[in-house]
Amino acid sequence: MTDIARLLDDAMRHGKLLDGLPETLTLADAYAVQKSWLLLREQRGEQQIGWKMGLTSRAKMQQMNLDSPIRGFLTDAMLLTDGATLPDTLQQPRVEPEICFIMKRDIIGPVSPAQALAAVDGVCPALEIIDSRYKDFKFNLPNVVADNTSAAFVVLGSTLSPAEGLDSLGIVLECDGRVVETASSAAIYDHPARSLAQLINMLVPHGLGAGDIVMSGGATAAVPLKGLRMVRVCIERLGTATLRIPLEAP
Ligand code: OOG
Ligand code: MG
Repeated sequence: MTDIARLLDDAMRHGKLLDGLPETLTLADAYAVQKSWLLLREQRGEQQIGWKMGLTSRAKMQQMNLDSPIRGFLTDAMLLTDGATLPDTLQQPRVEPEICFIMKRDIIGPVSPAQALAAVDGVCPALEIIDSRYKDFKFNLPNVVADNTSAAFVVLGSTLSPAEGLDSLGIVLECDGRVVETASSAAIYDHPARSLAQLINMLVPHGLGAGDIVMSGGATAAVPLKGLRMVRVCIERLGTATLRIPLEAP
């Protein structure tokens, strides 16, 4: 599994796009590859800061033609602050509007969504930038899990709000000032707390720690960043998160 992690890491670092993997993986193999990739990155000095859930909305499942939620890891090297400029190292970046949880205390599953919410410090609006290491985002479920669920960067809004009333917040994704996608927070697995609980239950016998961040998954289909200069998510009551995109080389 380490060889496949190295292959994906090399693709990420050298901007190569893969047509697939040299082996057929089971889902368990794929999570083992993901773990090896995290270890590789920790050896380079990166630190895990939390997790992301993926494919938790119907819009995302339909876009990717896959129907089961998946998780990936997030490290400090993947974190961008509100208003930051995207590093120009990506191959085929797409953006997703998300809601991010910040944990207040340690928690280990099994848990219900209400129990998961009780361990949350607050929520903030977030953008996820995904960048599949597979050409044209062509993958099956194990392959996207091995590829750390296409994770590249996250941008967190600067205001933390109480994790209340998350069942029906309006979410707007603006690209260069134009509204491109809209959704309700209910699009995320009926309630974003269900996504959080699902993650915690997936991690058993391990859990989450205080300060961990958890991206609950794209509320809409992902939008390609090519040709754009600025993207912003605006969530009712929670505020905004903004990303600038560098001019493409001519
Ligand atoms: C997989 C990652 C999905 C989400 O929020 O649903 C994801 C992909 O679409 O490449 O991050
Ligand atoms: Mg996402």
